Amino acid sequence: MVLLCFTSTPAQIPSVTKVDPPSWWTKHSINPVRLLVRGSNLRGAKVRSLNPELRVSEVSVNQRGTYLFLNVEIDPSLRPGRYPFLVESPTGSTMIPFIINEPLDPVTHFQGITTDDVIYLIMIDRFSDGDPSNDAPKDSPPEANDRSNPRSFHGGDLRGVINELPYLKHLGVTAIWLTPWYDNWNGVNRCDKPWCPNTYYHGYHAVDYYAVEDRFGDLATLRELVQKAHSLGIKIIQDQVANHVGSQHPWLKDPPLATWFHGTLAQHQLNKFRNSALLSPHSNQQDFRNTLDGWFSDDLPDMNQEEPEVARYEIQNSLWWVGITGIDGIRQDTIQYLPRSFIRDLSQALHRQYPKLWMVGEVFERDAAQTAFFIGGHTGWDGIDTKLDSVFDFALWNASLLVFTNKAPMHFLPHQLKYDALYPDPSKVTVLANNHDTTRFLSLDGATLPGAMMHLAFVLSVRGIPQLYAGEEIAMEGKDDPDNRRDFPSAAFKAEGRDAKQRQMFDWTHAWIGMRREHAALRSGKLIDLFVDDETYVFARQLGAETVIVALNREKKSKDISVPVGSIGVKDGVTLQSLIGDGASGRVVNGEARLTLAPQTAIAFGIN
Ligand SMILES: [Ca+2]
Ligand SMILES: [Ca+2]
Ligand SMILES: [Ca+2]
Repeated sequence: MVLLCFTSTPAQIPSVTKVDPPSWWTKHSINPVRLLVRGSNLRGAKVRSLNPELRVSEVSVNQRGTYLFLNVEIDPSLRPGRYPFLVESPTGSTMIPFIINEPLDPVTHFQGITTDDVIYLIMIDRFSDGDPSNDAPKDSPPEANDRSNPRSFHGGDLRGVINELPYLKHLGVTAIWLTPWYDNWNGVNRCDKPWCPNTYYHGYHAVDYYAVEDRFGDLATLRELVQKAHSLGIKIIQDQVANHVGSQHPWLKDPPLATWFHGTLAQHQLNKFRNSALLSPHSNQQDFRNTLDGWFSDDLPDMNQEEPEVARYEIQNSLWWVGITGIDGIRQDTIQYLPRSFIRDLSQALHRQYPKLWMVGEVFERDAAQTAFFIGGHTGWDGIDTKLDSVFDFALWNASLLVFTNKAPMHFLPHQLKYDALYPDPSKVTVLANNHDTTRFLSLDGATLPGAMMHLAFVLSVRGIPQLYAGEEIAMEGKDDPDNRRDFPSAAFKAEGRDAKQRQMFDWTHAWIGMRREHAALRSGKLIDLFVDDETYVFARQLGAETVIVALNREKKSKDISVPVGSIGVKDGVTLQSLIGDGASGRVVNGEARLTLAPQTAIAFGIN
């Protein structure tokens, strides 16, 4: 019997190495909060609260004794502070650290995004390097930090974004969407393919859902960024990735539950991207499940949100980032590969705690039927309303690229816009100019600077919430990923550092954003088609007594047209006066405005 005591070696004493979430709040809509604790020798462990205002229940430990789940119910009277829990097992004891946070002020945080905003997408690694000390973490091989490799880390960080907030304020954008800031692996993938060596500089391969990438900064710097942006009237949007994690995540070697992922590193199906199977009521279960459960790639393990512990973990994670940083919105990556019931549950949990918070989903489809299926505000054939605030309008983006590179006639724009009939409220869509996954406009076949300028003017004047991609405003070029992710040329942050082409595009973007800010009709007015032919499209944005008329003319010569403005209540005798451009104007006679449109440009008219 005595011998048994000696078999209890120190290695069997329970230990705790990680707690997700590490902190929470009192009076939160999620109460109890469920903690996932990583450690060792947790089998048989009991967890005890050392404070009566925190009640522990529903403790469960996985078979290997490496993960422990527990519910923590937080009494509303509890003050912010540190409240560790005691873990006791037959072999010893340890502590689970846990913090109750001071809540952020909901008047100045969690503000959501509306059509009053202009979103600007920043790829953190490629925008601005404000802190060279984090460029080469100790555990990173030199190839991971090779700035000449478009697939390596280039040094950009959160400090760099803070440094350039005045640039963004001057440009006029009101919200920044940052690519994921979750901690990603610091190593480098080597292979004999053209895409090696490569790294996860883009941030879509999380190895810790609760940590900030060490090359980008830390949680304190992130919070500083949100505070400084808010003080300038700029909102922050986090790129969240609930669908998958990186293959270097510790969960792959030791998942908290056997049902945590769809499959394992060794055995899983790849997503065949038969995305229409997610829309069609007639798809077969094999295609449907493959598109939901298949891995996006072999190094992107697919999370199983139909496992309730996973759904709960991810919903809490989403809300934790909002609460701890004060952000205003979320862009949800590859959202259609999440079960629609999970999208709904996540949206509802966000809105319950933060009523104005906004989430846009990436449904990368050029078919408006598919994007409209995923936006909230209506119930699909499956009986589900996702409650999702917004989707990117890839269909209109695609139409605009085709039109302004002369591959489709101008009437393709109103042709596409007629499918707004599919949306419960088309003003809620997010109209991208481009993003980090698409060829930059000026690198498309047939692209010209006037074409890029018309495309941008269209994005900034059509219905919806406009979203620009860093570098569009200075006419950057770049073909497919990763060429479309070149470093932002830091000289261009200052007016004197811009060359003629950069200046022309910057001034144009600045002017259209400014005009949008000045005219509520451009932000939220009803869109009414007035004139269209192969080369020209004219539409009104009308809100109450205010009307703004936008004319896009891609012909190489100036063009005289008659616009039937009487149909939208514009009276004879008034004058349409350009708000931007060459000073063009036209009087309204017999319900029609005679306008002379300059070649290859966009113009907006107010009514005097
Ligand atoms: Ca850096
Ligand atoms: Ca890292
Ligand atoms: Ca999935």
